[in-house]
Amino acid sequence: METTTISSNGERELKDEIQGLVASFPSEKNWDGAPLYFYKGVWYPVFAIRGALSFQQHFIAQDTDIILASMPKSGTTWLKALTFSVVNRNIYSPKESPLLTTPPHELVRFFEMDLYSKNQLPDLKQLPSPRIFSSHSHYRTLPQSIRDSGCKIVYICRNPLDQLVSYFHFARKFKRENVKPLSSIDEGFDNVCLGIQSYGPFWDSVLGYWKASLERPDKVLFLKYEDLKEDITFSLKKLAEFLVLPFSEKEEKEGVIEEISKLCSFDNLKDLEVNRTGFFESAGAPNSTFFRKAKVGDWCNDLSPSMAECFLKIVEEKLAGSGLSFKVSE
Ligand code: PAP
Repeated sequence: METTTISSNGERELKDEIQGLVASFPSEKNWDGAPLYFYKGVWYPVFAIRGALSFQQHFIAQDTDIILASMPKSGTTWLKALTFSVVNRNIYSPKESPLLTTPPHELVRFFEMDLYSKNQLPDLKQLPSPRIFSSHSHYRTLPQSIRDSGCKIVYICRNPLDQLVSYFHFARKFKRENVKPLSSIDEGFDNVCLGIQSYGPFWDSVLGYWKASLERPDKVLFLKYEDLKEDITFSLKKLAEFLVLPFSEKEEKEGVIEEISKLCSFDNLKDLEVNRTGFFESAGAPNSTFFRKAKVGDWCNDLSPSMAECFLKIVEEKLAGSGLSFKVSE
């Protein structure tokens, strides 16, 4: 059993119970060489599994909550910055935005690897409304209270090839004691084709939110990274309308949308001191690793045409009949 720093006896028992449970889950190797654990149809990275279980069991949603959901490396950091700015635009002007001094991942925190992994029962009731959280969990694994409440869910997806390559580069930057990262993208590729990747299978994540967005469009908004790259103004308006915080004509005339898109742009965020330096403890990664190239179609530098074709074919078969498709090049 693990020694825990959590103070109350109740919480200590809870953590030990989860520890025992995790040891019984099927396990595979992630790109970084660390284990992935399979629980209820999802592959969780080792640093998120306990938090994911605790989140599923204990989170109580409020109707005003906003949940940002995604597969890793699909535009989460960008969506956090955009949503935070839209929601708080009457409190902070872009020149005074907390984004200038705080990484997006600290302004909008992850349930699984941050809030519920640091503390099995975090006190989230005191946070100002609307609370904005983020999750890499699949729709059907979200706590019932999220699915039953009136809270809003925004899901961002990215084409599977860029998502895969972005995650490969990210995971290989982790330095874990006594763990050797996989040596090349080829080494983990067979697993990815079986859906074995951090928070995979990819197709189950996207399909869950895609179907939910069709069934409950007022509650679940489905965005694509490539669409944001193509027309950020249109996407920002869509996001603000979905959150019932539409931009007024006056705001549009005053250039508020352009200001937010500029503030949250890759070029602006990546060059900020706070994102160039510093370390995101929850993911065990420097802040700078969340900003790499931000290109649509960059996968072609790492995947051979046959690997890309093979993986796309698998994803297309899994998504067949759903109406969901991806743009894989600019
Ligand atoms: P996370 O799930 O670990 O939080 P996430 O933010 O979803 O990661 O994905 C990181 C990707 O988004 C990186 O893509 P790349 O590896 O292909 O370069 C990163 O560069 C890109 N990214 C980060 N911030 C932005 C932004 N403001 N605009 C566009 N893309 C961004």
